[in-house]
Amino acid sequence: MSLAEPTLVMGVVNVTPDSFSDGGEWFDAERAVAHGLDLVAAGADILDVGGESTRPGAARVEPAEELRRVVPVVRELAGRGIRVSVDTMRAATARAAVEAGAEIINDVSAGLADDAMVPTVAETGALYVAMHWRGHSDRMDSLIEYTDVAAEVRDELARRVDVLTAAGVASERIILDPGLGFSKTGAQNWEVLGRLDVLGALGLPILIGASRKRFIGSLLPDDAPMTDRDLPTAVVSALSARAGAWGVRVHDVQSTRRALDVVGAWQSGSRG
Ligand code: PMM
Repeated sequence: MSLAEPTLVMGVVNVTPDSFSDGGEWFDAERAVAHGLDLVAAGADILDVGGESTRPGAARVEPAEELRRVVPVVRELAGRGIRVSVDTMRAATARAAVEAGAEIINDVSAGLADDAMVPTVAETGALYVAMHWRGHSDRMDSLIEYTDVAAEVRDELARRVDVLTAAGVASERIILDPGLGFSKTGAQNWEVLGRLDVLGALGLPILIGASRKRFIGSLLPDDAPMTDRDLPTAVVSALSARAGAWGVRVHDVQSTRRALDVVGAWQSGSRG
């Protein structure tokens, strides 16, 4: 990891049905595009478009429905010259999104959820975020046995890197993500963050997705609204940047952008 490049801000664009609207599918897509444009105005470098929730306990979305949600939004945002990543575990969605202009495939399963993903990444030539993952959302909270969480996340991701490079994915195209909250307790998330150099030893860029997660919420009063998690998230963004992260994936771009601007000023000051 190096501090040479400023840490990138990846803004989250969820394309999910608005249960309060009868505006139909175009309404959902238009709303997502408008939100994405707001995030770019707030300083996002990349927009991460996803049509399936991976929150703990979340049910899966049908493949056709995921495609229907994601592709028009990717096409519209990429068509405006915005760097887009697609948040999907499915090779077919990843391929369609790349054809629609996505530059990055963000796969929370690192290819474990769909056997076709690794060959698809190799064929498309896209950048690939490989996140540490042990199982789908309905059972991930039971897959939390580690003796040394930072080392095991590193080793399990290293095995995915081996699979990817053996399939023809150049290591320059791979970004690693420790998967905060995915098969990890709050304490394990903090340990992974506090020892980010362990994962950094693999020599690949690192993406951090802490935004609004339960372990952030647990620092706050029980009745605190979700948006109260944005300030602590921004602090995690700043500390991740200091630890050399390539990028941070966040819902509230403005607070993280400001935090990273502080880091940039601090670092330029320290260079004298
Ligand atoms: N977290 C979520 C979804 N996608 N992608 C990456 N690379 N890293 C993450 O930590 C990550 C992700 C789940 O969070 P959300 O439901 O709040 O978007």
